[in-house]
Amino acid sequence: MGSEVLNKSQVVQERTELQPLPMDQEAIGNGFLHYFSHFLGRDKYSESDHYTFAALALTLRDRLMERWRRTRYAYESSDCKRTYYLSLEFLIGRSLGNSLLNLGVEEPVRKALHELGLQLEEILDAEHDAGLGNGGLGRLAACFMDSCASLQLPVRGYGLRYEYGMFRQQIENGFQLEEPDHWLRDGNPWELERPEYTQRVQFGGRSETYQDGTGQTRWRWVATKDVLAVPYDVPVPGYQNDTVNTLRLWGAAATDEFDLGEFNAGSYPESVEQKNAAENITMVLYPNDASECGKELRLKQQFFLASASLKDVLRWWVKHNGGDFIRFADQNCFQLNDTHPSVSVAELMRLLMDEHGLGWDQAWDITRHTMAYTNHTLLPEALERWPVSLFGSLLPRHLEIVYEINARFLEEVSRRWPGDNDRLRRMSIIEEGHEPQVRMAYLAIVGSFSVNGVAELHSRLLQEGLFLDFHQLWPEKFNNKTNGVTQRRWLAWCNPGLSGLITERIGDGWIADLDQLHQLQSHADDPAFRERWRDVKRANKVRLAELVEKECGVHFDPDAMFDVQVKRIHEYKRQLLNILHVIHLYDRIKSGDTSEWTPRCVLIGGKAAPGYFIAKLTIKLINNVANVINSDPEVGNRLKVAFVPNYRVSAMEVICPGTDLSEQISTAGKEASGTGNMKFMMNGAVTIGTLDGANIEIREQVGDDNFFLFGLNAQEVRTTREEYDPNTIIAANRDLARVMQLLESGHFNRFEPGLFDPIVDSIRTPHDPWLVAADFTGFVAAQEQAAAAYRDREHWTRISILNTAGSGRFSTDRTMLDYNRDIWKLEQVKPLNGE
Ligand code: B1N
Repeated sequence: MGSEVLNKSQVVQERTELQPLPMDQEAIGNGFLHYFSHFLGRDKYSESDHYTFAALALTLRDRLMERWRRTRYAYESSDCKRTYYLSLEFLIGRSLGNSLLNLGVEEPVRKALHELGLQLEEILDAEHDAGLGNGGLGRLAACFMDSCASLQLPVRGYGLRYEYGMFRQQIENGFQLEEPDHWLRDGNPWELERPEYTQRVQFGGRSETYQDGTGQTRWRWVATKDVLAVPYDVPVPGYQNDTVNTLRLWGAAATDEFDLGEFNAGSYPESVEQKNAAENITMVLYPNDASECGKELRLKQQFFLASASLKDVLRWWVKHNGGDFIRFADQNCFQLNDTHPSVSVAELMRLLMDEHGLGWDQAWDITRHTMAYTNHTLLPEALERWPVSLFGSLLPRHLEIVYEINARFLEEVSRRWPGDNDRLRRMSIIEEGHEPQVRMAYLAIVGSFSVNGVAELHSRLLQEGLFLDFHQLWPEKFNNKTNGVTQRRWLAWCNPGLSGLITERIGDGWIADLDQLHQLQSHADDPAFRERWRDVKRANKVRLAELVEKECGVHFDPDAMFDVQVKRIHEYKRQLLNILHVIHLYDRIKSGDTSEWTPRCVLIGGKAAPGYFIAKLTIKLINNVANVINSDPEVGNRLKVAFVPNYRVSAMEVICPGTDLSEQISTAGKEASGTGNMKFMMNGAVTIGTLDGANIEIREQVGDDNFFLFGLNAQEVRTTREEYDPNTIIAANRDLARVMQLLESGHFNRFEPGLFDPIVDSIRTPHDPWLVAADFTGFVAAQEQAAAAYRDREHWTRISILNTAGSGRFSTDRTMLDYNRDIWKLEQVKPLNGE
């Protein structure tokens, strides 16, 4: 019996050493048919594109699976250092196209489908976006994962498997309506559930001390309500290099025991309620971008991610190293994506001390040599603080640990600055007051060895402002890591026309090494190349115009300038300034000032947080202005305006290739980096922008002549705010006065009186933090320059080429190499061959 079982398991082990599956057209066609008919049970009467999508995804997943295993084996056997990227958001979007590109099988797949009478484009379109993020921060995490796999760095992502991602946005009567995004309803072929690695996460209860065998006082966390964390692994393929890394997303599930306990006690409904409460933890993504909601469920999500992920890493460590943690910090690094997972600092301390028996000093030494923290915003409303009362009731043991960390930290501060009580109060992890709060950013700084911002300006402002005291104490901790985007998704995949043209000229090395785009510079003056470049851009504009027609019912002429602003709707991003300029153009047309006119199509898109009143009203204003302008025959094709509903990753894949002018117009000092700005640049759009975030570095790369700059800089913004008087500015500026007059006269809200008063007030108040009126004149002038430049097609094409040519620095490959050089210090590991 026993030997039979052993033999069987050996056979299983050997047979499951997957042999590479063929990647040719025939094998792929057969795989597709197998999944479609035998696995999914569909046939020629199938009505839904979803099953053709699923069949193709599963066919590719087979090819990922063997590479995934070989990558895992390589990491296991090389005993390499690893990094874990902890993030509440991974905004993945669609994965099919990315898998085709990174596996290098687009051509055989197209042919196989063609033979079956199917169109790849339709199948691609059937995939739901995985919208597990709000915007830039979440999309950045997804780009990082792609680059790490492409660079063969042993990095694993840890996140949450939200049942409902970012809400779907509908526009009704110009207003945003939110609809739940049940993206998993048809199943998700990219995930692999791994219940064998389930972790138990504790909440609530209390902390108590006891004496261990040696008479030492120790702590334990008891009487907790536990929730299971079930891992769902998502493969992250590198670019044509056989590496497949892992993104591990945790789903919450109820433990079965209290379930049964309640059931036996005869309270079935209560037990189901408990189950729901547990599973609620990963039910929905919080839709707030750059502002914190302070809800208990959000803290539960954060701790759930932190605890499950740390336990997962420690389980592996103990399996391979027993209880010896001497090398733990040399072998592991946790990168915290903003403060959202920063409760990890306290949880790692607790796990090391209470569950693995380490003393405070050793646990602290390990913690502050494994944690690294990335800050993504300077906006005060986004800085996470948890009321001590809430924190302590959910995580009583962690509150004790935070107090102890703080006490020891403040002692260090007072040794350095004796008697400086004001500084102690400023730097304390606990903010005192009538409702004391835990300052999560400070916990993250104190508990980590590296603190970085996401663009040069942002990192400097952090050191000079928000984190000044900490920078004085530990200057060596602070560093900059300018963001990027992956050129695989954001050029090679989403813009096949441009991608093909570039490859024809300089070869395809840029897909793995974006700096090679510099070689395009020497082609910018070649008339034949320019013409090809223009043709590609025009074709992409036709594709974008089709999207606009379908989604907005507005006709965009592909020969007009496509002027685009897509990003979350937020006052600091100043969609309002954009629409004021649109109104100004309309005013010019209406008053006959149209000599040397550049026809323009303005596209705006983005979601507003459901509770953000003025952002939602801005969407309504954009839609009303669009209606008035688009239906005015006097305006005609000179100006069109559209608001594209439900802006998301897959929409951007169509939008950025078809854009001429990229709007990056935030109030200087407010946009930490921006990443949309980089996608546009890469795809040959020219930027009109302020000296904010990564715009500054974009301008540096492309040259002042190839960037339309306007507005106050960050320093000027600070001083202007002190004596800001928008009403005087408006009165002194004829164009702005006319725009305000149109707005205030109700021209855009004929049947909705007073609707836009709050927006008018926000411009006219001397307390407007975003200084919309202050930058209006400069903005209009820069827009005029852009329009003039666009009229000279040769000139514009040259600028466009130079933008793509200068975008090499904005690859996340460069970003990841910077993180790795300065923070992670990982070695490249190649997947094992064969077994
Ligand atoms: O992170 C991006 C930057 O490019 C953007 O400039 C920045 O605004 C964005 C709380 C945030 N900062 N903070 C957030 C997201 C969700 C949330 O609940 C804050 N997002 C950013 C990438 O670095």
